[in-house]
Amino acid sequence: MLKRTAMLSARNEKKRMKKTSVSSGILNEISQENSRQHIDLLDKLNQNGLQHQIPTPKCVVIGDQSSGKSSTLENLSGLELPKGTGTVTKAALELELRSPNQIEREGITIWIQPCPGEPIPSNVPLHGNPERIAENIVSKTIEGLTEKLIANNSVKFSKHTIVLRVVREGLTDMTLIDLPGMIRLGDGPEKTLVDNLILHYIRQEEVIIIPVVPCNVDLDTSACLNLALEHDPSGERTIVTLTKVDLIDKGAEHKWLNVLERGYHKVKNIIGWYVVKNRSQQQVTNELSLQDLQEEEIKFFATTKPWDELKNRKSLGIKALASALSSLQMERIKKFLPTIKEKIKEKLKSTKEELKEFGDDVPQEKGAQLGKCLDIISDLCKDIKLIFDDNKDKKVWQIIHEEFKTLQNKIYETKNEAGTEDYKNALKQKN
Ligand SMILES: Nc1nc2c(ncn2[C@@H]2O[C@H](COP(=O)(O)OP(=O)(O)O)[C@@H](O)[C@H]2O)c(=O)[nH]1
Ligand SMILES: [Mg+2]
Repeated sequence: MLKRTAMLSARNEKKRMKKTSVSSGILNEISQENSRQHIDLLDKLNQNGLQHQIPTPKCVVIGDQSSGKSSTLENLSGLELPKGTGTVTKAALELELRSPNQIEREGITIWIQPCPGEPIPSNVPLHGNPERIAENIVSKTIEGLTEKLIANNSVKFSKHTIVLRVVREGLTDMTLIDLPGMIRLGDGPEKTLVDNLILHYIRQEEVIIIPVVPCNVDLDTSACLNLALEHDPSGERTIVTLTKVDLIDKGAEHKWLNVLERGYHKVKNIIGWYVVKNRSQQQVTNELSLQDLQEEEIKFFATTKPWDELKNRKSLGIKALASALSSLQMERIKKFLPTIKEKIKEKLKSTKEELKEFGDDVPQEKGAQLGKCLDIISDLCKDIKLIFDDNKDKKVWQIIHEEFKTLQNKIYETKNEAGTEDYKNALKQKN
């Protein structure tokens, strides 16, 4: 009887997974492993402003313009994001993917997380105020907010972050950051802003770096891979994602196969290499659904030479990438939670000390406020009296004496002047 109940519930669970994965992307299918508890804690800390003070684990994509960063993220999340040729991503987009719990029900919310110390245009809505939106307008809403953020900027990128929180049954809890493409040429303000945005994330030990490299470029000259290795020389928090596998010139596949099978000469222990096939521009135009894309990708790796012959298949496809990201993020959350706790304690201590310097709280009641005011004035008078009584600093007397003399002279001058005929006439004219 027990066995039968277990089988039935396993079958129902399978059915549920199948049903939800249709609409929610590949990350649904990855096991949850009580990750929600840890991520909930980080979310709470973030909502209380922690993310500006202390970095928390998340995954960030970096790479050249049009290398397939946004396409990879939409493939992972199952959500249509702005993408295409040219510079489409002009502000950081934080994708918070979460499974529902008792407090948070299913839905998509969007808001802007202002960059500290950076003015935000007055016509930009939603700063700090999450608004629920329908799935079919996600891409348009992001585009609209981006346009508003940069409308009056001389630099056509923004330092503020657009946050998209997706709560959906079966979704693996994970935070992914989409960034503008690296600008290779020149050294203008746009390049500086984008470089700083990328560096802001990849410098943080807690962050997983995903260099996105299209298979139709030379790996050795890949700027994003070199940048990732510069900040993570051991490669322990770097997961390289190779895109546009369908666009490799015939016969040039072997060098990519080599990397997957034997590693890369610049760093042997890099945590992982993954190859994915996203939607081509033509498939986007033809409205190929993300669900159909996943089926097409599986077929591609199973039937296209030389991928069909690759023995080690754990690097192939978006599902493999999702699984690797999920476990690495969990690993880093577990690794960094104790240090985050320490950092919070330190921050709390320094903030309390800073707070002490401001004195006691201002009372709510009017009478008590007046009393407080009189106390402050009386304290001030005592302080001044002390200075004078001590009389240590003779200069104070000297300065006051001189100031008093000048004031006195001015009054006398006015008095004399007030007696003259000229003064009287001038006064008459004014009236
Ligand atoms: N053929 C093909 N095209 C892709 C692939 N990944 C992305 N693209 C296309 O490359 C263009 C740029 O993609 P996008 O994701 O916006 O690049 P991003 O600038 O790095 O975010 C779009 O037209 C995508 O459809 C891929 O794996 N294969
Ligand atoms: Mg993009």
